Amino acid sequence: MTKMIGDNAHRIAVIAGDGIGKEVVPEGLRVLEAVASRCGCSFRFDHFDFASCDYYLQHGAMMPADWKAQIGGHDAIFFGAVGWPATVPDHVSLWGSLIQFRREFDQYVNLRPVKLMPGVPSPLANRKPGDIDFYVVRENTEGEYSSIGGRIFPDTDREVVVQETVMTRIGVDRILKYAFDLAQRRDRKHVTSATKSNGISITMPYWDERVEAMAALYPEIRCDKYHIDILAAHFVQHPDWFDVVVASNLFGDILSDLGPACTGTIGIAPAGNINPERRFPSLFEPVHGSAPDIAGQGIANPIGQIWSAALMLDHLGEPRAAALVLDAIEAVLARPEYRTRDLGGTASTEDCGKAVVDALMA
Ligand code: GGG
Repeated sequence: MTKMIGDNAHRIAVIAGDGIGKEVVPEGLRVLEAVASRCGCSFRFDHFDFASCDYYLQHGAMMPADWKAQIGGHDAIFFGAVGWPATVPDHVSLWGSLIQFRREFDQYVNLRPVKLMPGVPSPLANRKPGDIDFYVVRENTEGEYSSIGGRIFPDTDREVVVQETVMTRIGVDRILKYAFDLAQRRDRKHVTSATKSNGISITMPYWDERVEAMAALYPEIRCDKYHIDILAAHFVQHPDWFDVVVASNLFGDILSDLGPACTGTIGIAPAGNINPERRFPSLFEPVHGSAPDIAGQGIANPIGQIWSAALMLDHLGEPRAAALVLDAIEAVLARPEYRTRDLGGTASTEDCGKAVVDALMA
């Protein structure tokens, strides 16, 4: 469906995907429509049914051969979630969709804010808003997410399975530069690097080496590094220590679930898969997946999707609209009656989305 609004409209490719993606994306669009009417910006939403397991079952692939031509001309991609393991193995659905987008559109930054919002109960004792407010900057196109490897002697007792981690100088340096530049724009000017260079003895010492080289270019920024295991413990015990946390693909993925869990729920966590040079469209999605266990019940938390819309607005050069959406999210999260089940409430996905619109228009 194509909605023509105007020549200046931001062209958004909308892909709901699987499971609760189909429930939370409409709430994100509801909020985008509302903020457009307040701010005088406009959107053209083009909906696509690929990058979903339903599409795979019909076509034998997650996406059509010309998917890049279909969505590559858009200003951004607004994505829900992917995965329905009952019908398609998770590695097939992920590698056939999200990982294609990230690689082919060179979305090498996965930016994941972690923030304790007013009124949201943190599972950590004695934490208040302001104590937890940092970014996880996840490398998004290489690292442990590599398809280099294989299996020999399958189904025998000599079976061997190998998968390589890939780190390139360009790939490591550009994500580190993004993290240091981000820290430079923030008050605390602090970068924390996740590593595991005692156990992973080739790629991780290389990562550390590049961190040191980058830190030397930013003398005003405090830089420290932790092994991923103790860093995970510090996320729980000292989340106030962090400002910008930069990590490889896998470590960043894990930390950016753990961080939001410390702020009450992963259901509110947003992500921007960003091509900073804007040569390709960037993709905005909640951190959470398709959640088959609650899909179809209308109880998923739409805030992660709505906050992702705010990240997208910022990326599209609509900072006022982004700020209004964030304010509305904060106002709604502070009201227990609009909280979804993951936050201990009884509100539906739609109740929560509509409450954000009401707060936005108030
Ligand atoms: N909305 C995010 C989503 O669907 N995630 C599915 C998933 O498993 N992602 C793994 C990853 O981001 O690497």
